[in-house]
Amino acid sequence: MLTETIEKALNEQIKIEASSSQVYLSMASWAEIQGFEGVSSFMYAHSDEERMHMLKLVKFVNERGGHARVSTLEAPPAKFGSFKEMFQTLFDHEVMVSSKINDLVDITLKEKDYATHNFLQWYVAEQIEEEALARTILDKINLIGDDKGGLYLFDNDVKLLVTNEEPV
Ligand code: OFO
Repeated sequence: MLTETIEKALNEQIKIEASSSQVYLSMASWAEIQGFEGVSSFMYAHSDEERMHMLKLVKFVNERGGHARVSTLEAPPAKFGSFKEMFQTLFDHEVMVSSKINDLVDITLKEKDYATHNFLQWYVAEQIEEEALARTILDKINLIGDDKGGLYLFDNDVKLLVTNEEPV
């Protein structure tokens, strides 16, 4: 059984994962209308992953006797100045999510909820991967700058990331 504190904290994380999914969906749509198929496929896939992160939490909360809530979300930005700006936003977003997961883990220890603590280890590991991936992409785009030919190759590279990504 979840304590009220843990249930509330997990529901906040459900909202964060849902908003991550929305943020990446908006990035996918923007990249798609710019004609960048690789980047948009990557963002669509990432948006689906975030929804899966959210669903995993929903199931866990309900299985443990809590009530998973679906919240209203703020609309994410619809436009991004450049791909560099977009991937910087993605990276900053993942750093924020990691810190929220860390806060959650901290709460489970304070509440002595070791089952939830154990469940959250999956998210801890996932965040390491998500941050590393975002950093790799950001490093690449920083090298390219605004070079059109470079961006074309970058788009192809990112497309490969989608096909090679481990299903989670
Ligand atoms: Fe759910 O991992 Fe990104 O935000």
